[in-house]
Amino acid sequence: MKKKICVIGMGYIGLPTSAMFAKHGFQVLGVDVNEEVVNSLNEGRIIIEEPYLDALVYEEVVKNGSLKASTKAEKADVFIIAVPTPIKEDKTAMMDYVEAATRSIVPFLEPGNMVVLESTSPPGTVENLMMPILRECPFDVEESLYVAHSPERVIPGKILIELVENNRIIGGINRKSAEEVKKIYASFVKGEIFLTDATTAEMCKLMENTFRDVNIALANELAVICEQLGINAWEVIKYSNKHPRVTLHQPGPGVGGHCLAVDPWFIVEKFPETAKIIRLARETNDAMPHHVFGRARNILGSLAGKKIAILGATYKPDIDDLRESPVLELVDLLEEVRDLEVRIYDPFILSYKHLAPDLETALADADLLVLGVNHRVFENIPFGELKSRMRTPKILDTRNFLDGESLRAQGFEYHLLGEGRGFHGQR
Ligand code: SAJ
Repeated sequence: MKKKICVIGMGYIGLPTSAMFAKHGFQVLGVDVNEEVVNSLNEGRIIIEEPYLDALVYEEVVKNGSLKASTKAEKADVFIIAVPTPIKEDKTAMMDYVEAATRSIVPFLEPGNMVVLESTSPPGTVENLMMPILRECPFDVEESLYVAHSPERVIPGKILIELVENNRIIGGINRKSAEEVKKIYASFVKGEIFLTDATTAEMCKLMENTFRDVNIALANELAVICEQLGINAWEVIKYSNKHPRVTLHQPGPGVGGHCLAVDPWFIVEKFPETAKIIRLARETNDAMPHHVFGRARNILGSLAGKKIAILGATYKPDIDDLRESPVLELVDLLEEVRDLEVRIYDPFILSYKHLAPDLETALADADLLVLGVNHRVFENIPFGELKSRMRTPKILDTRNFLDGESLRAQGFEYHLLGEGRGFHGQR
């Protein structure tokens, strides 16, 4: 008989993971509090955007009955928790969904079952939040239940590929738990599977994103220093990275997305006195939209009554995701200026405030164009032809994406984040 898996949370991680298990020989019940999600899933429809996922769900696993959905958990062999862990105003993790999900499965747990947390969580969540709840089971949980954290590490847009190909960490409350849970994931994971303890697995996931965030903060700090020094940070990065042991990251208008801008806080929350670099990195990156705002103000003298066109607003290139985008933070700052008009042009975004239907409209009578994100489709923009549309042909490039030399030759006043008024500045 097929092993049964009950997955709590049918979002960006829970649903693809469920479909993957259903495809690889398990009977899966996907549980979600949202009835609309459950009803559409039972009809083979999904309400999240992810390449190939609808085909897998509709054509394969729902059609053949191996994936079903419900608003209530049921008895199963394996329980996987993949609910959101959003960040609160005070920069601490909102763990209510993990807690509620854990409570919801307790009535169904039996000796020999597995419980796996996939949600990105502060260190100690399995041991200190989940285990006390699981111990309410009427049997010896440490002896008879296999409990582990196996963090999701897939990138949106490539989830079905990365679920299979990425390495996986499985951190158990004991060795046996990690080993048992590994057998389940080994059904479809082709990457290596590493076994450790639960808190180490939690820290691995958080540190991967923190590593990136701290390195980007270092690049952003370098950018501001180079502006003051009168040199070009991108050149410093290019030549420093020729060293065999140096990999400086790229500066930019800030760090967005729901991972890098969030996860480091889960460490700071637990160690507010010790996690100094991690906190400072977050604050440094969060300050970048303010820095870009300051550069725009310096370029234009005063912002009041001006028009600024923003080219690209998503949190990174070639995607339609606006979550935590630093460019939107910049837009919010600009909105506060009296009589300032902002127009955004981003072909990936269908609706958002200040959105212009095309670049021509965005640029009409603009005093400054700010390049917010480097979508590949922006590579061939004929700036020379568009120049006369602007009131003053000024550009601020926050990604070192545009050809500054050529733009200057065409009569633009080109400014680059991370470049000061030195030898290269010509300003
Ligand atoms: N960024 C810079 N400079 C850089 C690199 C990135 O400013 O040198 C900015 C980007 O513009 C963007 C932000 O950082 O605003 C985040 O982008 P990203 O590509 O670094 O990461 P995410 O948030 O899309 O996905 C990350 C990935 N983590 C790592 O690479 C360690 C992904 O593998 C994780 O699965 C994902 O977080 C997650 O779910 O945690």
